[in-house]
Amino acid sequence: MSPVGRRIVVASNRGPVSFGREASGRVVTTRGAGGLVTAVSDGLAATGGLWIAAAMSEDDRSQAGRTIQVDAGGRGYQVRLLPFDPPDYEGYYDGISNRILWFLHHALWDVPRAPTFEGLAEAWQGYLTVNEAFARALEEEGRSPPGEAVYLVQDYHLALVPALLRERLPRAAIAHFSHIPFAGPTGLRILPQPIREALLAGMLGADVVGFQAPAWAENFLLGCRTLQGTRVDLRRRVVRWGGRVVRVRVHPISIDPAGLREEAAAEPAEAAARDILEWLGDRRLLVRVDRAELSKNILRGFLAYERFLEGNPEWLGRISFLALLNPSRQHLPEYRAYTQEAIELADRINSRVGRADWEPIRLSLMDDHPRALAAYRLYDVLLVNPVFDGMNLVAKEGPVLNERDGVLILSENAGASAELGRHAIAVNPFDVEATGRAIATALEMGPAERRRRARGLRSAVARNPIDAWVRAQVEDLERMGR
Ligand code: GDG
Repeated sequence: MSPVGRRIVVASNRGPVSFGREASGRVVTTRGAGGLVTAVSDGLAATGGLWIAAAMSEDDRSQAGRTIQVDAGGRGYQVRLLPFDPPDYEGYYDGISNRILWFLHHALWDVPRAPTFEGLAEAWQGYLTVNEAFARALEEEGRSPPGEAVYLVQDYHLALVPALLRERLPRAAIAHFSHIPFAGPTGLRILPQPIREALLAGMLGADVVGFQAPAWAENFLLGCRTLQGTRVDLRRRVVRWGGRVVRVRVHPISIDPAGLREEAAAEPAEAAARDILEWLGDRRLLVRVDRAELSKNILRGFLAYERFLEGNPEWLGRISFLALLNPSRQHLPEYRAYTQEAIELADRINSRVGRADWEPIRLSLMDDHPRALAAYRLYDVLLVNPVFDGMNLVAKEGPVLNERDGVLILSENAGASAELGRHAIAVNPFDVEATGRAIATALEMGPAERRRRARGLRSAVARNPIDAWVRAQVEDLERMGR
């Protein structure tokens, strides 16, 4: 049953289904399996809810306008994809969301050189157009019965939607949730003032503004203090703005352990496990699993491993590092260059210290979820060292599937560190030497402590069940009389 029985309407850039075409020309549907899809599907299915997302490709656009029925465990919900003119979508998606907001909130710019904001005005126009279209679609869908729908608006792509929807439906129940970190007020000042203010005011159109971790909520509150006309209560996490009260809440997203275990026991993951074991032999296994993404800090992870091998030569030939990178945003030059650098760095380390019978790092660059699950089962050490990360689901998935009392090395700047940090080895992700030392500490840890920490990680994940995330957001709104 849904948390409150009210119809849930979700808005996000990427939807739970996408379309492609077979060689024969036949249109095929792919069901997404990301964290958001898993966390939201149950709540939506229980209310016969609706998910509105952008048509992200030509094939998606060919299906726009049609209502797609998604089956979720025997129950269902509907999906509607919104079509956009490609130049508007590009400005919104790559121009603003991927290249400005993602970089800003993860502190990815090399600030002496970037950003330069070329083409900003045009991209911002696209962002406005797409956000307006989402608000319009949400209004249409939520009109009947009036006041009944609960709107859950997702992420930095749709920061303007809460205020735009509020203009149309002043009494609507609206929550906005950021899956990624939120920059502090100094970082926010990189943005031109009108854009900074529009983004903050846009999010403040919601009744509840949600984040994955306390640090991001606090940054948002501090940012709101720079917006004229707001009154911010940092302690109670309340912003008064335009005669309304907005609550800022922390709701860490979770994972579905049962679903993961099922997938990890299926043949594709079993086959991948056999393959990894054959390559590994009797060595110990260090693993990382990420999108090939700048914020994941892949380069410093490799450098830390190199430092570890230099400082601990007794481990040469006794450990291998499996880096599973799922290609991401490879159409952006920053991502292509970063991925290339990771490949070259791994090659350099392999040729420096590798031997005919030992490959120190294996970098796999492909979309291969079963292999990631197999690696989770087998690691001795899991390295999760993002520079900043909203949550990081890998840090939760790994310990749930691991069969070796593996040790988690976790960046203190990942949202997950709030829940898992005390059972992990915490690292400052910028400190390569400290990360190298953490690898040594993890490998040398005694079995009793490994077991205790692995158990701690598993129970921390179990304490936050997957369905709690949607429920908590709906309850927030109810508590505010929405
Ligand atoms: C954003 C925020 C936040 C792994 N290999 C493949 C693959 N995976 C799956 C993992 C995991 C997911 O990808 C990665 O999730 P993360 O949370 O680590 O990272 P982001 O993609 O950056 O997610 C993040 C999250 O949103 C949810 O709110 O935690 O902070 O950045 O589930 O198992 N998936 C596929 N192929 C692979 O090869 N399809």
